[in-house]
Amino acid sequence: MSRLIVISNRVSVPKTENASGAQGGLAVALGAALREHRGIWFGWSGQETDSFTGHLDLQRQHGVTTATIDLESQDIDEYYNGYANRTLWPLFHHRVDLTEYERSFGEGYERVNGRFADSVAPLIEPGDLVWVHDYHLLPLGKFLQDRGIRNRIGLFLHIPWPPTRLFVSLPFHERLVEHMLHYDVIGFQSEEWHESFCHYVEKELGGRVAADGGTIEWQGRSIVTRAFPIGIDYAEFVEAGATEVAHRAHDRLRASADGKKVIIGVDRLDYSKGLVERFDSYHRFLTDHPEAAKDVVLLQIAPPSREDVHTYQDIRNTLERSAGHINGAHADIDWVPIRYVNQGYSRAELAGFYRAARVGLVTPLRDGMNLVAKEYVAAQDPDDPGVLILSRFAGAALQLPDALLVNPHSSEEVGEAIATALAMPKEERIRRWQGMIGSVRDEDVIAWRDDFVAALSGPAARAAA
Ligand code: GDG
Repeated sequence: MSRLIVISNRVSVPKTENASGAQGGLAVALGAALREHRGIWFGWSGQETDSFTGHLDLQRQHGVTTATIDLESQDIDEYYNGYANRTLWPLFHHRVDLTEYERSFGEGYERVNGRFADSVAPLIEPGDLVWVHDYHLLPLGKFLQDRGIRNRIGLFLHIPWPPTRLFVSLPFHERLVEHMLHYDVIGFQSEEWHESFCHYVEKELGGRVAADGGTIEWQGRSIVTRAFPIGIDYAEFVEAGATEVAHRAHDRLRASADGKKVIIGVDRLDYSKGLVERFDSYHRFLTDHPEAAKDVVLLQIAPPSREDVHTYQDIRNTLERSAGHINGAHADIDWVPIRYVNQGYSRAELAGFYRAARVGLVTPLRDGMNLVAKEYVAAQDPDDPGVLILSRFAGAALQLPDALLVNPHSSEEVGEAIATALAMPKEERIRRWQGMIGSVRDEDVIAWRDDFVAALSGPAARAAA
C-alpha cells in the first residue's frame, strides 16, 4: 500500500481512533487513512512567527505523523485572510459583491503555496500518493512538480466551482487554472461544480474534455476530473448519538421547548450559509402562520468563524439585529421565537439536538456539499423522524432529493416549506427519511476517501492490486 501525504491549510488529527469529541468527520476519515497508509499530514500550524524559517514541526499524534510550519503575519493576511477568504471564498460562493481583488493577496497566495511546497517536498518519497485539499492550495501540485516531485498528486475541492462567467472576473484566472492542470486527479463535490470546471477549461483554455466527460487533455497532459461527493462519518456519528451526553442534550432541548416543535439550524457563522435570509424566512412564516407560530421555536447554533475578516464581523452584527428584531416583534412573556446561540457544542450534543428537532433547516445560498444536512438525517428516530428542509443550491441536494428542496432566496417559499414540514403527517416523514438514509449511510466519508485514493492510485496501480 502506498504511503499517503495529506496536505491541507490546517492539520487536525482526531484525539482517539473513535473520536466523538468536537472533531469533524473529515479529520476522523483522513486520520484513519493516514494510520492505515502510515502517512503524513502536512499544513500550517495556525501559529504566527516573526519571520518565516521553514522549520518543520514533526509530531506523532494518535498514530498519525503531522508536520506543520508557522507562517508570518504578512503570509496570514495575504494568503489566508486575503486571497483564500476575501477573494476565492466569496467568488466561488457567487458573492462577487464581496470579492476583493488585491494584487498583494494573489502574490501572498503564491508565495505561501511555494513555502508549503518547499517545506513538504523533502518529506515525499517515490511512490507516495499526495492528496491536496481545498481552495487554499490550488496551485500546490504545480509548485511541487517545479521542485522535482514526480509522484501522483490529487486535489479535492471542498467548495463549489463557479460558472465560467463569474470565474473570469478573477484577475489572472487562466494562471490559476493552468496551475491546477498539473494535478493527476481533481475531485469536486458535485457534478454541477465539475461541469463548470470542464466548461471553463474548454472555453477559456482550449483544453479538450474526453467523451467520458471527465478526462481533460491539455498541453500533452491528461487529468482525471470527477465528482466525489463527500459524506459524514456515519458510524462515528451514530455512535456519538447513542452516548449519555447525546441523550442528555436531547432531553434538555425537549424539556426547554416545553412541548413546542423545534426547528434547528447549525452553521458556521458565514454569509454563504444564508442565515440572514433564513431569519427573514422564519419571520415570514411567523407572520403568515400566526396559529402555528406559537407552537414553534427556532434554535440557531452559529459558532463564529474567520473573525479577522470584516465581512464576517458584518454578518454577525446583521444577524444579532435580525434576531433581536424578530424576537421583539413576536415574543411573548413565555415564548421567544428564535434562540440564537454563538457557541459551539460537541458532536454528541449536536446529535442529541438534531434528534430533538422536528425540522432541520439547512438553507445555504451556495454550498459545496453541506454535512449538516446529512448529520440531521443520520440523527433521526426512524419511527418518528423530522423533516429536512434543504437549499437546492447545496451540493447535498443532488443526493437528498427527498428533502423539501427550497430556493433560500425566497422567504415566501422557505416560510411555506416550514409550515408544510411542521404539518407533515408521520407516514410522509418516514417515507422521505427512508429515501435519504441509504445514501447518508452508504455514501459516507470512508467510501469517499477510498474512492478518491483509488482514483489517485491510477489505473496501473488498481490493475496490479
Ligand atoms: C466545507 C464546505 C463541505 C458546526 N457547528 C458545530 C459543529 N459544526 C460542524 C457540523 C459539520 C461541520 O461543522 C460543517 O460542515 P459543512 O459541510 O456544513 O460546512 P463547511 O464548514 O463550510 O465545510 C462544505 C465541507 O467543507 C466538507 O467537504 O460540506 O460545503 O463549505 O460537521 O456539524 N461541530 C461541533 N460543534 C458545533 O457547534 N462539534
